[in-house]
Amino acid sequence: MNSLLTKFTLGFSATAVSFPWLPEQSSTYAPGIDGLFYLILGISLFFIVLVHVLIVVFVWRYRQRQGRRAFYTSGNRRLEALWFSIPAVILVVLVILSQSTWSRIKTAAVWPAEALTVEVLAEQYAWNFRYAGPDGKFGALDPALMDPYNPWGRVEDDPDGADDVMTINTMAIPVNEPVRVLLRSKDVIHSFFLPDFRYKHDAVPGMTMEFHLEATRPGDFPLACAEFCGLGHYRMKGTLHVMPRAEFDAWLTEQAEEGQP
Ligand SMILES: [Cu+2]
Repeated sequence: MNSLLTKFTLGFSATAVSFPWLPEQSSTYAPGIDGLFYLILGISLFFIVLVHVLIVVFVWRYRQRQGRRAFYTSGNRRLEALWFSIPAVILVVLVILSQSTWSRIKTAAVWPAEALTVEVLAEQYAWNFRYAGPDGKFGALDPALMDPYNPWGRVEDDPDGADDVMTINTMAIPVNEPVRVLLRSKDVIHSFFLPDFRYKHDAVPGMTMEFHLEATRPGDFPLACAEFCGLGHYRMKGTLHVMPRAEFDAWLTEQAEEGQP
């Protein structure tokens, strides 16, 4: 049943077309998101037009006329059942269609275990990024240690953290490789938004949001905060650099050598 569903829904996202008025689709799941978006938009448009046409028809047909009397109706069970079941069926179909795209983004079980992990910490008004460095281990964090010079709250003497690489407003990932992202917020709710990737996720204080990114082409992509988070919200911008693996490794080494922010 599950594989049948996957086949069906993957087929759906594969047929999704791209649209010239949106940024070029740059992640593995961008076509799936666009397909769902336009499907939902199409369904909504159909019902908006239908409802408005019906309003006009009913207003015209049952307008006040000489000699016509109003009559009382207590409802129609059949009609009510019909207009409850149509949206219910549409919603169930949308849930089924969105499953494969959703699991590509959110279901850790379908990601490769060796995926590169990037930690993101949103704060008023910057994006902080952390990479584990050559040892593949992140150093310990303690929120009590957070201050303007130590936004992460790093525990300084933890050996795992000695080679961690940290950047501000600059994130880089290798192209065509799955990347695991752990998203957190330090203060208020922010939203991690990559328009070219069709990815947007709230960063909520006290929670770690886990998701998956896989870029399909190299380039520099805008990262924006999509949740009004204070007076400096407009300047909470970053860049995601997507590059071939070798270039990415060189970038990471360079960041480590440049010293920590
Ligand atoms: Cu923000």
